Amino acid sequence: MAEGGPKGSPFFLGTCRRAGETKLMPREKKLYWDKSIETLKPGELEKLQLARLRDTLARAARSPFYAPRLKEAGLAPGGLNSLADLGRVPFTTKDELRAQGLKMLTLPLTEMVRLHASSGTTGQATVIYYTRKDIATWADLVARSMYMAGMRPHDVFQNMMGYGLFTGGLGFHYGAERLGALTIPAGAGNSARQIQLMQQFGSTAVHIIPSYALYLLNTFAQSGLDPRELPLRLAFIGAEPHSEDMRRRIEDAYGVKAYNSYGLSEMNGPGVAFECPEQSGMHVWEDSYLLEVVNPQTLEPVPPGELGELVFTNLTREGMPLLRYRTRDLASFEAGPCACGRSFRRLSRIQGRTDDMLIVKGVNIFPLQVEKVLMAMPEVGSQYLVELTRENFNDVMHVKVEVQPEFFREDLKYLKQLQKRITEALKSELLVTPRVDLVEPNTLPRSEGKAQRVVDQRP
Ligand code: DLL
Repeated sequence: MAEGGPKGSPFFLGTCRRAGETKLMPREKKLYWDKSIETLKPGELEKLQLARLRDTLARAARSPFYAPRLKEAGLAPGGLNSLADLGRVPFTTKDELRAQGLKMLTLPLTEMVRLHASSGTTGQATVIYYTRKDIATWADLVARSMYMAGMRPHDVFQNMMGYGLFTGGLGFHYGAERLGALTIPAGAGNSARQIQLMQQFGSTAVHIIPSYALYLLNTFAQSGLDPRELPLRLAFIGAEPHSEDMRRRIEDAYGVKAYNSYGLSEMNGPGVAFECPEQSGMHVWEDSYLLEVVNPQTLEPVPPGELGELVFTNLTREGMPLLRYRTRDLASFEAGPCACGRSFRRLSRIQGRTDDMLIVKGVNIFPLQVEKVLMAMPEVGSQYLVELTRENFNDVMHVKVEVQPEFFREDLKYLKQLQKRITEALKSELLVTPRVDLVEPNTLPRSEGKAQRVVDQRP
């Protein structure tokens, strides 16, 4: 439900916590979680970053992994005069983290209170350790993110992300509790139960993987319930790439405002960058994460506004700060200040990962390009799958597309035309002609976690 009520009134029509009951609630005047930080002027921010970077380097110099690197760069102990000096430190890669993670600790393992691990599909998982203070700092950043998007202590927050080694569940859980919202640790999956929880407790805000949000609509349809009739008003969607059309679909179907949320386990988890009510890019919490955008080939900084690989340095992590960590995520900075008044720069959507890029018939393709085309077509349902094979030494791109139930008719001519339209739209975006198969709604494999959109079976 959107915040309403008479203009200028100290109240708004909101949903109180008792099972969706609607009544007048005091209007929250505060716009910022922490105004003094969120509206820092660029010069002040740089000063804060420099001070925090000095602390971080002093801590990192105690880790067996970073100590020699900092010494070699002339940065241990002390020696940092400007943020640019950090450029003397080599990048940290995922492979190094995987192989030498424990050597990156700045304190004994006994000081660590939690670990999370990324869901690496190949090889050993990458593990991140947190001290008690790290957990508190992270929770505060996630609370700040949700507060920025409009969540308030009177909200009922249903967290539909996996709890466990994945940071999405516990990261938001601690953030929501820190904010003061009533938190339902629903976890991922079990669609019928998710809907039941929403009804029973009058959830007003949800955290959900975007592809699962679309999938859940099928269960709503089966139950005969329209999600727009529920008191939901906010959705936090992230953890996987999604297009603007996908966001709009979620917003329209659920009657919510949906906010993009970015993070990665290596940088604590969610709460690295988040959208404000302007929904035009994600503010990076630059008081905690120093961001460089580099050309993934040359590793030189890209000109402002250009697409490049995101490289982060922790500024507030105690137990395991990472310096110049190469994320493999590709994005760019949005130009100009944001109308919300926050000074932190905004990131574009994540366009893909350097290791996600497909080369099909010699052409570079990011899976998000396929999604952009498909989600813009109302006939296309919630799931699609790209399969790559090789026939007679040639790459073949096969795109399986679920069709919305109302469009899946036994009219062959209509379906053939639809197939042709989809093929042409994909060809014009990708510059490769795929084979498109239309399939019935709810027939493609789906995941309760991040969607698997590509199966590459090429030798
Ligand atoms: O996905 C953290 C997270 C949880 C973020 C919940 C947001 C919400 P990992 O499992 O380590 O951590 O995966 C991190 O997921 O490097 C990106 O490639 C991708 N990713 C995360 N958020 C977004 C997003 C969590 N909003 C990896 N858009 C990152 C696109 C995203 N990709």
